[in-house]
Amino acid sequence: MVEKQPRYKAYDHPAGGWGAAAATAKVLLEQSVVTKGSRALLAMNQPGGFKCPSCAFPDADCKKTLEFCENGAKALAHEATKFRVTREFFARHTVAELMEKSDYWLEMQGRLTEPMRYDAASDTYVPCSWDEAFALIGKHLRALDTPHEAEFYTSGRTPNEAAFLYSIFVRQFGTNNFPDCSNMCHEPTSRGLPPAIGVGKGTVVLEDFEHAEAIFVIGHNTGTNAPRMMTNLVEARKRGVPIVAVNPMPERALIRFTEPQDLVQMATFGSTPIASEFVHIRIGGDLALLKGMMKVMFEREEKGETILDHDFLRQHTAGMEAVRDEVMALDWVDIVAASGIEEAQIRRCAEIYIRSKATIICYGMGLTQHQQGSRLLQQVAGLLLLKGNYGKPGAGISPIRGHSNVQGDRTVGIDERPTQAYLDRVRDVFGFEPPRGYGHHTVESVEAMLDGTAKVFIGMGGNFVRAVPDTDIAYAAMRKLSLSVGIATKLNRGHLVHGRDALILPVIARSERIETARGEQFVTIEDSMSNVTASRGVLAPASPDLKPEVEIVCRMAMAALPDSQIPWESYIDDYDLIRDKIAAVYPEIYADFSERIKEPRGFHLDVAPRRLVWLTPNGKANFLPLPGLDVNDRVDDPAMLRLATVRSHDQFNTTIYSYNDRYRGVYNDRMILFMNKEDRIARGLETGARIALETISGEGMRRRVDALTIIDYPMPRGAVAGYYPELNPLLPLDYYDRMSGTPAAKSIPVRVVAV
Ligand SMILES: Nc1nc2c(c(=O)[nH]1)N[C@H]1C(S)=C(S)[C@@H](COP(=O)(O)OP(=O)(O)OC[C@H]3O[C@@H](n4cnc5c(=O)[nH]c(N)nc54)[C@H](O)[C@@H]3O)O[C@H]1N2
Ligand SMILES: Nc1nc2c(c(=O)[nH]1)N[C@H]1C(S)=C(S)[C@@H](COP(=O)(O)OP(=O)(O)OC[C@H]3O[C@@H](n4cnc5c(=O)[nH]c(N)nc54)[C@H](O)[C@@H]3O)O[C@H]1N2
Ligand SMILES: [Mo]
Repeated sequence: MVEKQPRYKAYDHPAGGWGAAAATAKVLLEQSVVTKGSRALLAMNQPGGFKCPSCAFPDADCKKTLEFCENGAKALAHEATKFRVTREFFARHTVAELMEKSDYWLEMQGRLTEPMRYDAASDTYVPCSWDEAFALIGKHLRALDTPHEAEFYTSGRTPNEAAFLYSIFVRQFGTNNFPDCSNMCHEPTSRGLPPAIGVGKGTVVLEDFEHAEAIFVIGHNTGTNAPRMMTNLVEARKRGVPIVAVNPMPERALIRFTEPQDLVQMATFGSTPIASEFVHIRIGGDLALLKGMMKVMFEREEKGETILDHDFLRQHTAGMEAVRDEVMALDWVDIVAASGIEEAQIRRCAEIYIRSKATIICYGMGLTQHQQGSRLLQQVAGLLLLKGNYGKPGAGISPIRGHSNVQGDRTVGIDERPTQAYLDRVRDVFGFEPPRGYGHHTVESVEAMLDGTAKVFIGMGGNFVRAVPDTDIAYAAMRKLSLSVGIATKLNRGHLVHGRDALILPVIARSERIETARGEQFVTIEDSMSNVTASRGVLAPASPDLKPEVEIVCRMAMAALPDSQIPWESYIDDYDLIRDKIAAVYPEIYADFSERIKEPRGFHLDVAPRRLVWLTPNGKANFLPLPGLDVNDRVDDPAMLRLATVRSHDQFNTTIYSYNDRYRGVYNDRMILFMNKEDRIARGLETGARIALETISGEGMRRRVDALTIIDYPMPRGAVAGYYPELNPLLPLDYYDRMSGTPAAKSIPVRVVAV
């Protein structure tokens, strides 16, 4: 790393704007795909084109000719890169050598080109044919004592067709072991919301942003992780809609933003202020904020005002009284202490909420990744119920999902805890009896590998070992496997930390054409707002030896289940046949799939709360109290700091695009600890000091990351932040939300160790 610039220099420009335009041009140049990349960008998120492989935010209505953002361009440029990882590359580097390289270096080597098998004698990956690869997978799977000894991971880029077939294959094989990236991400949405509002999805569609009278953005770094949503925030703000941003980091784009696609703003160096209210919350302080807002409302009701939507509450909800009693018994002093927010600001937030006749609450990992993440989301759902913010334009709950098809994968069966009704459907449509018990979520799958009960790991995309908690333990777990398989576009650490046998299977990427014996095929994606759209790649595959994910799933099934009656072979060539089966398994939402998907803009899957229908056992929307003010276990250690592990502006999860984090003013380094100056001084440390962090945990195991540099940053007292995945060794495997299994990656109790 060359240190041409200082490591830290506050960024005082608006986010977006020319900085974003320049970054887009730079990444296309870096990957040597200026012409090819620019052509592909024109087809991204357009009817007849492909869906952006980056985030899950829906596309706007054809209003713009360019419907992508800086980070979408990075994702595409890295996918369309001209660099290649070939058999010569693998021959040149042993796996031990590759392990010494950084994640960034591995990513920059380019696209995988052909199937590779690990050869222990030379400690290298050597070429193997696709037939050999599938035979090896079949052999390992058939040799297991029970099907539960295999773990089938899914990352959220996998399209619906491949994910659906994968879920059927694995269930016919005999297990529900479906660890997936959602288990580390929006699982609290999938588990926490159903008992409250009957669905584990958002209830908002894009048009709602045009009708909202107030928007809350809680625990989400929008300008980096769902940049296309900035358009909606800018438009709302221009209409005078109050926007409340709740975050321990004053994320640049939530403060001021220039729309890179607004030519006037670009030409005049103008920008739009975004947050009308920035709430500088303590890590995990959101519960106290939400309760404080509720308390204001209940107090005013007690004084005789009509604040709540009583008709809605009477007709549609149950359990409000218990929440009211608990909230009214709370003391303002405690609410202020737990949130770190002055009572006056909490009252202002409540006032914004009370005045608005239609409110949207959006949230990201800042809410989900806590020990009580699921129950915290139930409080968000409850706050919205108080004013009837469902089933009307401009209102609702809006999880901002991560991976572009993570929600879709869930909808079509990637679920370690499937419902019995769904399993009955699978039995009736496919004619086999699926397993009925719960399978493993991500954390449980690592535990099973560790104790030797899991022997085969198949990774449908993703970078499992870098994404999961407790990096060192995860490495040890992977190395115990008899077979690990990485189905991927790019080389990553997950391929280097492997089982006794190991395969890397390269796939055709989202932006690339899929040609089969029946002609060109397209796949489908469900975005964060339940819109299903077709995605048709426009580029030639990176190598002639790649296969589509659908074919890989079918051939794994054929190898593992030679007696299966399911016509796997036919699905390889004709994706409409797969969509017909999806329609048969999910008739309520996917009826006539193959017809409806012909609409250029796709279709919206029914979300019952939009119709004021509550698919809960009592047929009502439920208030579900979470007593107290803590979403994480208390730690009695005066030296304790809460660590949030976050993404930089230049990464996509475990994929590192560069060592810069422009909006936070960080350059050439990722081993950074963002800390409040007072906290630093209280520890007798200089700014720029090198320190180590250690996790505080009762079980006596030492978790430590060295060589972090402190920078003074406007964090609340007691809160620090640093980058995922570098800090994952600090996140204990068993530190997770029990309801959803989601690791509490935003609230790790740590202490600073001077070195
Ligand atoms: N460019 C790009 N886009 C992406 C991704 C990417 O890595 N790069 N990843 C994709 C994926 S899989 C996901 S899940 C999403 C992730 O998108 P985000 O949800 O934005 O993810 P994070 O960067 O982890 O950070 C979340 C925010 O939560 C804040 N935060 C931390 N702790 C707390 C807290 O206790 N309370 C509150 N209110 N806020 C808190 C952090 O300061 C940060 O601003 O983005 C998706 N889109
Ligand atoms: N400490 C901490 N840990 C976290 C988080 C955090 O905030 N903090 N966030 C969590 C979250 S929200 C998530 S979603 C997970 C992410 O976990 P994963 O989804 O497992 O990780 P990614 O980095 O998105 O996976 C990147 C790899 O996917 C492969 N890939 C890319 N495109 C495709 C494709 O089209 N098909 C296939 N088959 N493969 C492809 C490439 O080889 C690439 O190297 O990490 C979680 N871990
Ligand atoms: Mo995610």
